Amino acid sequence: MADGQLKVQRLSGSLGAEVRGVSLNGAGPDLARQIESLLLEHLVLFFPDQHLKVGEHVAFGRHFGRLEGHPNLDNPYSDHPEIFELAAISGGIADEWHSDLSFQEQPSVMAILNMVECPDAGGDTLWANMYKAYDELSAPLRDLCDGLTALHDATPHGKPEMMTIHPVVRIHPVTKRRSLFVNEHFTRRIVELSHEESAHLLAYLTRWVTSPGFTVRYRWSRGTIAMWDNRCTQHFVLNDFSSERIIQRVTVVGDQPQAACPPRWEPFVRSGHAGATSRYDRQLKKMLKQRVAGSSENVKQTAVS
Ligand SMILES: O=C(O)CCC(=O)C(=O)O
Repeated sequence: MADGQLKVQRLSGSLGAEVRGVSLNGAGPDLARQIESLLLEHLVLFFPDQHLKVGEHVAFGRHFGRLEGHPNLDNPYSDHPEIFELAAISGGIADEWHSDLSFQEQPSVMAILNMVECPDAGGDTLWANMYKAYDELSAPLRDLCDGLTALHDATPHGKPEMMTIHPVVRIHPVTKRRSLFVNEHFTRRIVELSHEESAHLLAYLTRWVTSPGFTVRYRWSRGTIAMWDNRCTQHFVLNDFSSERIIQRVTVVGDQPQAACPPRWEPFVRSGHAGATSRYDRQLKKMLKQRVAGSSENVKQTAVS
């Protein structure tokens, strides 16, 4: 299907489109707005045969907002601190479903990836549609999830102390649609449930969101640019390749996930004497303490200013 001059081909029934007939190098604001609206419709876009240099990639990314470097992983491009590179021959890649940087208070809104080198076979990436994952839950489970929050942390980067709490269901600031916002990589605990209940519900939801009917799988070629809306998708890389795979990514700084409804329940805090199982609540208690300290600090600052 042609969209103005752009040729847009949907890649699955759930999300994803390949876009041809356009050069991203030197894109102006009009093209950027056109791409932005395509992204809202398809959630992940692929632009084959672009072969952008590092500076061109960064310049393209800046059309969509302020860029941020990776908070935990090293950047080999000192001239371009906004670029994050992942190079692998086998292993060391993101082969767990995730939305980027969800352990941050304001997780990135969008990522733009440049496939610099890719294997002849393997190393495909899958994305899943989190609007659909929410919409296709039963009404009672949607209702429960609407009122829950979850603790996310950076344990996969060896930094469990980097943590935050987000709604389990978030509202997209532009489309106003609800989507599920828990992922197996960074989400540790449902705040309002006991450890055991949380483990069961998270196991269910993190598997549910990856149901084949919510996904698209992309076979890469060198020079393809991909961009995804991180607020309503998750992704996963297949670790099934044995030659060089190099990606470079720029990441657009985030916004505060907006909850589907005001808090409905208190955080779960085990009552009575601390038993052996109280170790499961330690991280949550620490997070809640930090929150209280943070909000009283904010109150003090407001009073001073
Ligand atoms: O390498 C890919 O295809 C995706 C990388 C990834 O998971 C990420 O940038 O968060």
